[in-house]
Amino acid sequence: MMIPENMFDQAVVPAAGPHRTATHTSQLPFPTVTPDIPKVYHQYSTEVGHKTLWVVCVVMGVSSLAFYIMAMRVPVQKRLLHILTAFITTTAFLSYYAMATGAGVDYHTTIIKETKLHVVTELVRRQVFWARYIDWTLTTPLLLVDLSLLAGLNGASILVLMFSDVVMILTGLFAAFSHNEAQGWGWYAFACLAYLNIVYQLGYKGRYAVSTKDTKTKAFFGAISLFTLALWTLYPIVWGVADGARIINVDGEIIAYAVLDILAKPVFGFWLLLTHDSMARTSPSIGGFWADGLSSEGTLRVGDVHGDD
Ligand code: RET
Repeated sequence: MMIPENMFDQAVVPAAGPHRTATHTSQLPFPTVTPDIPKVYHQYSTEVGHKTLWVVCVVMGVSSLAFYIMAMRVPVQKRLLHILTAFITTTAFLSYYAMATGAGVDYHTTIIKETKLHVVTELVRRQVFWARYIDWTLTTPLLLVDLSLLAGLNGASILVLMFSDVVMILTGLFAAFSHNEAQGWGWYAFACLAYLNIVYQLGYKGRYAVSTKDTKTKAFFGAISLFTLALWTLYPIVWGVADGARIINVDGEIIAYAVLDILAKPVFGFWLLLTHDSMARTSPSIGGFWADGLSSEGTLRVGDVHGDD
């Protein structure tokens, strides 16, 4: 059913008073018109949510600076995880800046009750912070790359992980912008299936891949991947009680994601990089193009295309 966006703006509560009556120009009595004004519940954040967004924005900014400094302090051959981690918090910093300044947010209307004849009787208009989903689309694959490189996962599994991850976040975004609850939970179910595949790839394939590595790397991967999976599992739960069932209000949602995001990005990042740096002798070094650029043997010289004649 089509819902014109401006239709609800004035309708905060149902029209309880006398129904509007229109009179015909000829002054003949005109039948009473009962407009189907639905009940609209408004769910917006307050100053608490707003301040929380700014706090996380600062935390992400400061952590990014720290990660860039840490990156510069190690040789370029050992810098890949540092760079990925710094990109993750930088993206989160930009996304939180967008949300705190009101740029990455929309007001979405969902039908929560309608009659058998599809007359909408109850709606909810809630803030949706879509900047989160852009952030997650970029950063969750990078977080998984961090873990995959640590485990030594093969390219095929990394590709499957990336694809499942992007599917999970984008179907989550569709769930957040669904027109009615059934459609929303449908998208949510697809996102959960994609998430289960991530758990499988990381928990099973990742553990198998790391089993050939040294004891320290094995123990570290076991701990940090468990931390990640436990933490990531809380995201769909928060979504379910916030955007999904709307049991918690928008401020509660902002605070819950703020705590999770700080644990999943800066805390995860510091743990990963400090441990990685402390294992500098056993951690892999990346040379070649990564460290030295295209060397003279790899570049085409004039005449190469036509052979040596
Ligand atoms: C959604 C809703 C739909 C169902 C599922 C979800 C999972 C989201 C996850 C997000 C992880 C985000 C991280 C952010 C770091 O800052 C999209 C919430 C399964 C797992 C780690």
